[in-house]
Amino acid sequence: MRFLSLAVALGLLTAACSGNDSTEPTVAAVPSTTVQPTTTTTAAVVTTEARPATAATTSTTTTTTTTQPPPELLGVELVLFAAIDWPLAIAAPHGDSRLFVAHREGRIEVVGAGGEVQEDPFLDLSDRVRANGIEQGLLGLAFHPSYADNGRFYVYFSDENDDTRLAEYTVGSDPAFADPGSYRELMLFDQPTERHNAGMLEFGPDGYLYVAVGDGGDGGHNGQKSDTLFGTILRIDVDGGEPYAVPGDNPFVDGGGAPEVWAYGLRNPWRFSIDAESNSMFIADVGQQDWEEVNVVSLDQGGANFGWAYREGSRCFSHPECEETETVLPVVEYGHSDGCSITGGYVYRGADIPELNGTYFYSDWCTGWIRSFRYEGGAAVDVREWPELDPGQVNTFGVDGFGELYIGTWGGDVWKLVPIRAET
Ligand SMILES: [Ca+2]
Repeated sequence: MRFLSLAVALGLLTAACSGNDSTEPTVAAVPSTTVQPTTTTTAAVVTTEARPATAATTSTTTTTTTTQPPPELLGVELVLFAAIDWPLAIAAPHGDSRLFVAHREGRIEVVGAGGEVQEDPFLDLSDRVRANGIEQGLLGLAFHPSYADNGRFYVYFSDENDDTRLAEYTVGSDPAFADPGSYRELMLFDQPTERHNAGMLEFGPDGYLYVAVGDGGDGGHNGQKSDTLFGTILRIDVDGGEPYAVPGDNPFVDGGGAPEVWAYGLRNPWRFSIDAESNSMFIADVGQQDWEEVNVVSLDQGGANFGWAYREGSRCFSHPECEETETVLPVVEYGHSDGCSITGGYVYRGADIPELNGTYFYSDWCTGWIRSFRYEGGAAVDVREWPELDPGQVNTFGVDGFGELYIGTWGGDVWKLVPIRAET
């Protein structure tokens, strides 16, 4: 019943926040029901953590600035970073100053550090991509962890037959453009419908590619089948085999499910993200009827069953075997009085707002609110809403090559989350 009480607490908190214009991000409004008195609200957000770039590279005689705290954080805001129609995926190679934005109809645009959009796209797949309805298109984009050396990246898109494909491309001789002839297909999903195609791609700290595959809109039958690739998150090794290899420690390599499947019981995990620092995955699964949910699992927890379609959120959903089946329940859920379709985000690990280190942001496609929590001791803490952040209809979140957070909207805005600090 922990989840029920948490949901209630979230509702109360939301109500409390809605009349509160405070921009102070370290709100101490931890719901009273949550575990652990997290006394570390501000202590945990010290500025030194998780910034490999600053200290490590300057091991010379310079003795300046390393411990200089930034000016007081007064709040955060969204600034319009770029305008790109229908951004569905936002990504960047680690340490690259450019931001890559996948346009729904198949173009991958490049945005410079100042927000300037490169005149010609990095790659134009519009002749291969179908973008019908509201769930098709160029749905996923991920850069290989060694992109700087091998130039390889991955896309997931709806094709002209309403199926979805996972493919690899390689950068061309000019780093501003991909080589359109480098297409290498890894997977083809014969989709039952044009719905619930998910599409999120991200590499884990283990170097493997994780792929979100929705249940295909088949009426919920695929969710509990670990032996299909639908309704799952897959984990594959793009560096071994042809077209890929299955990692030897995938949960079903010795049976019990398809070898590529890393987790199952998902409906439409449109956006998940991997937080390397905590070695965990945050999966936002879009609900069917009443409930939207965020699940958090350790990357060591392969084989997890997230419940769909026996459960929607934490509640049994039209199946007699629900109670007897062991499933992972959501960490946070909200009802359809509060939204209609969750858009999962990221755990903030950027350098610009160290006070938010470890905070997971997410949104709802219909209502556009931004909410956050930190995951501690198996529960969501510091649950809060950010009424001062009002991006519009949120398709996706993304992070740049340095961990800064972006939001892409259906209306074509790419926003960047930035701090508001006191004058020095
Ligand atoms: Ca679930």
